[in-house]
Amino acid sequence: MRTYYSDDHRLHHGTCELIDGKLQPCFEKPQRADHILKRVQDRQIGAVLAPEDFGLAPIARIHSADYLNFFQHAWSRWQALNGEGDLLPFTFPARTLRSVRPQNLHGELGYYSFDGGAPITAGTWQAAYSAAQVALSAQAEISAGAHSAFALCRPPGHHAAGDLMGGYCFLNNAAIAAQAFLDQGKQRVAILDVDYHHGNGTQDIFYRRSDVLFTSIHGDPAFEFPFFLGYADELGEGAGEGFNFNYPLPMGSPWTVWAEALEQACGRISAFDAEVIVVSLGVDTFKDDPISQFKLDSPDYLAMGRRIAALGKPTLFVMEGGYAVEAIGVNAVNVLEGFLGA
Ligand code: OKP
Ligand code: ZN
Repeated sequence: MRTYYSDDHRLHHGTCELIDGKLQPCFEKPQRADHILKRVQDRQIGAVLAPEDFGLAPIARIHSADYLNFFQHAWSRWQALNGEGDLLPFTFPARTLRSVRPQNLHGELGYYSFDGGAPITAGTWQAAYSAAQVALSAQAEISAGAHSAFALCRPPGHHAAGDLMGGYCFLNNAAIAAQAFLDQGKQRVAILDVDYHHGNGTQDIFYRRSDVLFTSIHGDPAFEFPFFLGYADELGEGAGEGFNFNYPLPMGSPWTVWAEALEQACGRISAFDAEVIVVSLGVDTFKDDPISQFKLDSPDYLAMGRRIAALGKPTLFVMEGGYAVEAIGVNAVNVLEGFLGA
């Protein structure tokens, strides 16, 4: 299996996030990708390639023009205001307020954000743009006939919706790749989101559509970020009804519980008769993850990869979360090795 990777991810390195009333160093940091890349190389699962540049058009199939324009220029506007530190939102159009788009930079940033967890730095646009190209390059490899490919994306993407950033995410790499498959002639794409957190952005993007099946296994949003989406009764809307399946699990869930949900998600994917599968690969389900509450152990990721392989479809793995940095390489690559060895 080939891996696509760009050093540009390093250009995005937020300073801090607010946790328990304290500013702490960002969990979503460049060393995450370093450890995964090193494990890919150590285990020799295949070549590591730089992405091609497919331009903005495939990104604009998922994200609105006004959002992309805002994101691309936000940092220079902040610099023009002599902004110091990362650009972070602090006012949101929550219930009882209006979803108007203010002209002030901070107002506009709040309009395009759902939390204060996605810091914009000098290189964030370039890093996110390159991550999307990494996903598109791995997608193109599968389009050209490969059975699998790994997009080592950073920053992650599954919390980003069409015009909304948050949860460390800016551009939805998995959704951009899924749409590219459709635009190149596929008719049914299944997304399997195994990250610990619900992929609220991906769900929203495809919620009213029947050409993309979205399935997600995650911490119950009644108790876990992103709190406001990801419940089991969200089944899709209109033409998309019956094409969205969430498997929220209790805090502390071990592999046995997780694997039952995977079995159900796989049943939906098989029934859908997907032509290709996009896996939103987060390994923050790991027992030692610093911000998550599941209990998966490293060998469980081999079993996860084997079960995904048993679906028997071309599969694109797109990196999402995972914050136990020392173990992230082993866990992520175990999924790939389980897939390859099955
Ligand atoms: C991104 B991905 C806040 C904690 C909120 C946001 C988690 C984003 C996870 N103080 N954390 O799904 O791994
Ligand atoms: Zn996550």
